[in-house]
This record gives sequence, structure tokens and C-alpha cells, in this order.
Amino acid sequence: MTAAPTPTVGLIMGSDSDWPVMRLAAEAMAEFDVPHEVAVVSAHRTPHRMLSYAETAADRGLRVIIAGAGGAAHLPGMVASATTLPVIGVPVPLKYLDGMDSLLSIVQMPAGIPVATVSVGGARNAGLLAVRILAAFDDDLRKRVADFQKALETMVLEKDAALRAS
Ligand code: RP5
Repeated sequence: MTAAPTPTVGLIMGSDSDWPVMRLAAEAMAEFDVPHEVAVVSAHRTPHRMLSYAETAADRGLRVIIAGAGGAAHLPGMVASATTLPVIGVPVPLKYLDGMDSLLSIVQMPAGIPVATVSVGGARNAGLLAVRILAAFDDDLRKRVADFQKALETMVLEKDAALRAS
């Protein structure tokens, strides 16, 4: 039996209710066979767990953290303040305010503590950005990212051709 590979991306979210959005990040990373771990870590309800997660992440082998939260979405910024790893923030839209509250809570960070914020609900791009960060140090993964982009281009060109032929 072979051991499971050590996760290189930590995918965390403020609540299990964020999972329908955040699973898109997990799916994107799975497409590239990037090993990742998933956890619910709340800035407000489990602050000690959040600090412990952030402070131990690099030593546990993680290289990127994706953090999603909605509403008063302090998780990505607080995690970024307690780790040296790159943090990607995902604004999760809730029932009210169309996710603008989540977006502004995550994107408006003070200088010195960066969070790479994706669009509201943009968890797929968060997963793909994590793949790209890892690919910068991994030639095989970088080639697969290039193949992925080429496939996207081909798909658009084929749709264009089909549209103009109809
Ligand atoms: C945030 O509060 C979570 O990230 C979630 O988006 C939101 C609501 O959480 P629940 O009340 O659904 O657990 O911290």
C-alpha cells in the first residue's frame, strides 16, 4: 500500500455551508492531481484553531492556502497574518448583499499582509491559481497548465466555428 501524498494546498473555509462554493477549488486541484487537505476553520467561532492552523501550515508541508468565507469574511486575512505562505481568498456569496460584503472584507488588506483575492464565488480560479503557484517550481505541472490553457483555446475556437457555421 502506498502512502497518500502530503498535501501541498490547504483548502479551508469558515463554515461547512461554504463547501458548495469551495468544492470547485478542490475539483480544479484534483484535475491536476495536486494533493490538498480540506478543513473548516472559522476566524470567529474557532479562533484558536485558525491560529494554530496558520502557524503550523508551512511546517506540515503546505505551500499555498486557499481560504473561503462569507459575510464578515475575516478568515483569509487573519490566516495571512499568521503564516508566510501565499494565501488566496475566496469571497463566498451569502443570502444578502450579493457577496459584496465578503469581497470587501477580503480584498481590502493593509499593506504588508497580502491576500490574492479571486472573484465572488470564484473558487475554481482559486484552485487554478494554487496550481499555477506550485507549477512555477514544477516543470511537469507547468506543462500540464500550458496544455490546459491550450485546450481552453481550442474549445473556444471550435465553438466559434460552430456558431459561424450555423
Ligand atoms: C462565515 O459565516 C462562513 O464563512 C460562512 O460563509 C458564514 C455563515 O456561516 P454559517 O452560519 O452558515 O455556518 O464565517
